Amino acid sequence: MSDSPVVRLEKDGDIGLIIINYPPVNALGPGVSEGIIESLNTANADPSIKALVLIGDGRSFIAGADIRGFGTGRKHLPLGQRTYDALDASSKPVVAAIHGFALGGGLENALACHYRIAVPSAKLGLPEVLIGILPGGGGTQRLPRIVGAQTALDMITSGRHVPAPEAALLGILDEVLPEGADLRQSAVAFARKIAGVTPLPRVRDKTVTAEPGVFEAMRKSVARKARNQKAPYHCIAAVEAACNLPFDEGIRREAELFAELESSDEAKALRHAFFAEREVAKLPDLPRNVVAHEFTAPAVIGAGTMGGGIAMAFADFGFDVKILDATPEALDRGMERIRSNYATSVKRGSLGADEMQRRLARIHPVGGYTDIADSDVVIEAVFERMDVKKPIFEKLDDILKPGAFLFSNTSALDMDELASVTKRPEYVAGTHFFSPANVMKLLEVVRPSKASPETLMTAMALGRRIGKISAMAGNTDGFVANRSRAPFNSEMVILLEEGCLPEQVDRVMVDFGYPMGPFAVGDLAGLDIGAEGRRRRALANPNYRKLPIADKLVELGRYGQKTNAGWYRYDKGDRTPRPDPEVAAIIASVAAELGVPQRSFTDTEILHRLLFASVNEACRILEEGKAYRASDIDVMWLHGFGFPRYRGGLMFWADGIGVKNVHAQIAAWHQRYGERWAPSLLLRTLSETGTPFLEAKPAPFV
Ligand code: T1G
Repeated sequence: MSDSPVVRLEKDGDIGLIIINYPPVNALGPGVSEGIIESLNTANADPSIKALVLIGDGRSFIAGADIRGFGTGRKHLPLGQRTYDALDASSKPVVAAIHGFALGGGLENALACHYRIAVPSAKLGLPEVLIGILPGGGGTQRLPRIVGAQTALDMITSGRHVPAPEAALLGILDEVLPEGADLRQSAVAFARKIAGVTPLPRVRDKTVTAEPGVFEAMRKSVARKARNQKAPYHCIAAVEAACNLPFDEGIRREAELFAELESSDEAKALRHAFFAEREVAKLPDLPRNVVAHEFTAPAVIGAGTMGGGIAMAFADFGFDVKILDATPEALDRGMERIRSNYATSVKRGSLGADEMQRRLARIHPVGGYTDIADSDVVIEAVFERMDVKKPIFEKLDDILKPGAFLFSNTSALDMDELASVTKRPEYVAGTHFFSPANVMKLLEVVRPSKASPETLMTAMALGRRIGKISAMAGNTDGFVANRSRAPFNSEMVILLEEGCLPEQVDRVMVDFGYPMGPFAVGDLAGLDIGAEGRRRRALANPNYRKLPIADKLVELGRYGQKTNAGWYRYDKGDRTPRPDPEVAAIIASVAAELGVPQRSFTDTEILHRLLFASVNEACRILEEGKAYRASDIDVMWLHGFGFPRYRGGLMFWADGIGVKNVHAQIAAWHQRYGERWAPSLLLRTLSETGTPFLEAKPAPFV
């Protein structure tokens, strides 16, 4: 019997059970693969065992290779000596019994088994492309042999999780158990039923051919999303090998392609993003025994774009949610916008009509505050003015039950000030959604000084329960995401004063990997919105660096797409940004008035001017104790601003440049441009000590 603590061999009569126990998700961590092989060999040598079951302890089958082991130099088992080979060589049938997840190497082990069964809630997939690699355990060779080249290409280049019933329809599973069936007992019975079947059904013995043009078509379809990535194309090449080469040669080709990816920059960046998204949920300075409140009756105040989107986010995840606005007309407009948003999704085919109705039925417009008196969590999403928000918080404080939580969707206002108008400041926090609130995954949880740990945990959990990635932010102007982004927004306009054009900046950022250039994004959001924020900051801070070119456009009524003219011009009914000579003339005239010498720019300088400005501000945020960790800022940039995921995030990318190089460049721009480029204290310290941004020790959270 294997005594490996992570894998054990048990017997149930004449059936052997190979049981994996490597919490939390049975990744193929150290000793797991070796334990499976050892148990297989032991069972095959035991005449009393007629068939085998491979099953996971705890919450899941096998969730894949241990991603933490990548890039650490840990050696993989050589081809021919891996679990997949031992399963192929087994003289006794092995049944994979799947619950929870069979992902990556987990599904690949299941595919190397002779049979596969699962509980209905199980999810199966080959998500390796999402972390910049490809299924390196035979998945690119076995999956096409079961589901065909096209379906295998779709699954492997998307990395999506396939629910068990669909996996059965595709032929991946031999059986989906009835709801509530006991997996272990069912698997033993299944194994007993197939024991003695000859020849053993091995996936590798099947063949697969592809329709002509399938691979070229796939290369075209991944191009837009893949951008500068290699992994999606390597996935396609590996599946192509499954169709053109004998199995063992295909395995060798897969291994070659895998080796080219494992230590690639994109794989390192995507692994960083994966773990950063899990780290961000951890609040190290809160008591460990604090639990989030399980809210059941959310309500939203304000049926505008944000309020409506927030209500949709709740409905999308199964919550009944009440929504309220100042007047019935405003509420009707809000509901109309919600209905039209859902109808657009149905038209695009991303939402079924029935599901739309179910979601709409969960959104309950109500007439007044008394109708939400039973709510246990209320999110205020009204106009971004303190004199509008305060009376609402006072009223909510009066009518809501003790213990109800009051959250505000404000994007920058002082949460301490807002909490101070209530008698329950310990139940107040910021929940800053990003627009559109039902789409963008980032939820910035803003931490007022009097918020209780339970309130903070509840706000973070609220985000996760409606499909968001919650990230904690200190209560500072612009919180963390927008505050770190603000210098980027200024620098891009200041570049124009020196001779750049919007289309050049946008091209650089799209080439870098953004889905859309920042000037085009500005036109989409509306240039009048930004102007309001600039006016407020200029009033509050006499040293505020004005942006006369941006202000000039707004003065001229060029608000962006909504006025068919902003940084770009737009033909009627066409959202394509077109460079506008008028804008070039405005830029030239303002630059002349300012007397700024004009010059040309390299793409690198443009990129670094925008991103280094934000890296410097991110360092200030960390040194002020307004964020837990640099990787949280990466998560915010990935999910709040569309920073290209295969670059890992703002701070991960900056570490690729090198903290000393970033500091030297910022110090040089400090000499040339003055105070706005003064290196932050933390940046100077990290540079002097050669400490990477991601290892920065931020000040305690305040
Ligand atoms: N390796 C290491 N740790 C992992 C892990 C993995 N594969 N999957 C999860 N964890 C950790 C995670 O960091 C977190 O840790 C905890 O488990 C719970 O995760 C050969 C080479 C399985 C769907 O890409 O998608 O196989 O924060 O919070 O929301 O071809 O985890 O608690 O310390 O995400 O319930 C392919 C990645 C690997 C699956 C569960 N497999 N994992 O989600 O929990 S490459 C994957 C997930 C591979 C082969 C190739 C999800 C999940 P901590 P969680 P969850």
